[in-house]
Amino acid sequence: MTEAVTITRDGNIAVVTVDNPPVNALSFHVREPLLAALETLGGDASVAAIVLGCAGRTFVAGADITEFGKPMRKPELRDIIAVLETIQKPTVAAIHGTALGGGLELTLGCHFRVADVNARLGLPEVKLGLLPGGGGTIRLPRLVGPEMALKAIVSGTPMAAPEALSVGLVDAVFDGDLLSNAIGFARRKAAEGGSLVAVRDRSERIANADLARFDAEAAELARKARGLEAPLACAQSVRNAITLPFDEALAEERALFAKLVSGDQSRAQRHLFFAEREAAKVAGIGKEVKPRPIARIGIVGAGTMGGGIAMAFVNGAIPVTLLEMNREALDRGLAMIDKNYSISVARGSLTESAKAKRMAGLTATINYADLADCDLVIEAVFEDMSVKKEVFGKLDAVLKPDAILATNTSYLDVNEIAASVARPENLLGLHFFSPANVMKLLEIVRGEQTAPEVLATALALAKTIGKIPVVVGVCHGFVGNRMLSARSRDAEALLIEGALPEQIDKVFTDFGWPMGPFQMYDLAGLDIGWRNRKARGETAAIADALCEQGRFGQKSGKGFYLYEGGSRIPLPDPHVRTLIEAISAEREIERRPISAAEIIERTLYPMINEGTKILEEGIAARASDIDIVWVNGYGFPVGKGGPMFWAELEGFGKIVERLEHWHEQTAKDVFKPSRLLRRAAETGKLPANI
Ligand code: T1G
Repeated sequence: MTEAVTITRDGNIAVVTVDNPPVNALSFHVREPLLAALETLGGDASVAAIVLGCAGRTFVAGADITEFGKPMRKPELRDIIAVLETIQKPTVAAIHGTALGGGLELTLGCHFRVADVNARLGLPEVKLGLLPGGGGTIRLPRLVGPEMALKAIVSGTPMAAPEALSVGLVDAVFDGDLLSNAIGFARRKAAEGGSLVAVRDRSERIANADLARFDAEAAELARKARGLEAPLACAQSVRNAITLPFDEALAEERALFAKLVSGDQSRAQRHLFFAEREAAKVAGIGKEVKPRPIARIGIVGAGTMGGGIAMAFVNGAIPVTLLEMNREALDRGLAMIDKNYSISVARGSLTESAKAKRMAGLTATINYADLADCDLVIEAVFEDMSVKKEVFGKLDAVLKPDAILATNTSYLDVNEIAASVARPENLLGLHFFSPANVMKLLEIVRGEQTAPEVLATALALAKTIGKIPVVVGVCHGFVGNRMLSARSRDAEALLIEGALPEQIDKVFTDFGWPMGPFQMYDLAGLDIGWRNRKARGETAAIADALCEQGRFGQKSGKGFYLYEGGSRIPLPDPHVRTLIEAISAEREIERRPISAAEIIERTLYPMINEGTKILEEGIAARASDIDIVWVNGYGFPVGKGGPMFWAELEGFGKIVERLEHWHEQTAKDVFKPSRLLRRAAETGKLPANI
């Protein structure tokens, strides 16, 4: 065999080991020798049973995603599974780490599956815009039943080994030496000589499926698909497992897979998979740069952001000292955290004991001196430079020399803040997104003086608490908020010229956004923007008028929309329409119909343009980093791959042409195409090196 696949013997048990670091993906150079090994062993009379396992940290974590979009070289996974199912001796998959996608499908070709107690098993293909293409949608229902299979495949969420045992996905779970236990299991199965039934031939779990209930479940999941094709294809293929003969259903699965894998949505989601990993690779931060140990985090400010950030860290089992100015504010913050956890407990997503453990991880104080043992302190105080400088002055006085200082500012100049402390090399920005205990994105703002070790520590910390880090440079709003500002710049003009909030928001939700800009303003609170505009001496006729009437959005029951009885459902409000029309009349603007295309051109195209300026200025290292920011911080639809990926599909030439049109119409700089965007328009792509 090759080093990617080896055969060893333990008496009459043959062990086939796949060794293809880092995750034993089923690359071509694994598939070919694996098929050969199974064919050889299947026909070897001296072999009583076969154990299929992996070296390294995990069982096969899936097909090799880098091979998609190219001609698939035979043998394919399905060919290997087909051979597995012809073997007339016990075949046992020994699962550790994460058996995912094609890896789990490979195990379904075996008669038996045994797992390490810490293993996780799943079919996450839907997250790549695919469906399991190696028979998983047809075999899994035969083991766990159609509804459990539907849920697992449409969500893509892996299950832990004990749960897999309870639902019938695995036959045994071992807490100890997996290989020797798997060999013992195989030897017993061989000795028993019982009948061997391939998964494909097991029908007890699908024979009397309740199709009506299945369809109702599938319809509910489809409602949440929000324009994504893969979840629907997954549900259809699992349904075929119930209604069609095995081989017909398998052929249908293959056809559905072929369609998805060549589609834009899967290309977009596979782009995001690799982009997320690329984002964590930062220039100058190689493996030789060691992160500092972080045993305790300090947080200054227990408001919405500070409280959410505190939760994010205790959720990651990192103790937190939470500081507020006075006991009343502190108690308010602690009560909010406690309430958030209680909601999770009520929903069943958190146990009481887990909640207690997390609350115990929180130490609260109003004395800066109590932060002295913290290894990193984040300020999440009022978004005002002087307030932040005052906080950092106090931190400078009490913290250890190598303690890291972090600001959660969402747009202030991190270099200016760093210049105000005695240890600028230990300072950086950690920009969390609200709610900080939920949103995955963490913009790590690299100051001019931030030391590589400090950056490495922040990157490691992000991974510990399950955040997706993107390192960004210093500018007003960094990457996300700077582009959000460009996206919003012309939104009010669209209202005054003829559109309504509900029309614009519908264009956004039809595009795949979770909500449109005006729903977002109502959710965040119109008073925040109002205060910032007043501080900058700027105005926004419609939003200012709404604020002057006390219409701050959801928090006041009305904003751009009406929210009846404390509901969060936005209702179009005739009063707002009248207000907008009055402003149009006041400015003698003849209202006109505004098309969806125009709304996209005047909101999303300026956002793309701003993204290219961010790249030109080196604020973001890669276009794909910008995609990761927007998908994980603002809900940009994953099926479109992020703004910069989508812009290429949309056509940089078309974007430049339309931006020039609106620049002529409005003379607004936000429409003036950047040099980089013009270069991209010439070639159809953003240049690899900017
Ligand atoms: N193919 C190719 N490369 C992969 C890969 C894969 N399936 N999975 C990971 N990598 C690379 C990754 O890019 C990174 O590379 C390195 O391995 C470490 O990954 C037919 C069609 C297994 C939970 O979707 O979820 O099977 O950056 O940083 O945090 O039905 O990797 O080092 O150069 O993520 O420890 C289905 C995807 C595929 C699982 C480990 N399987 N992988 O997480 O390491 S489609 C998946 C993961 C399929 C069949 C279908 C995670 C992990 P580099 P990492 P990690």
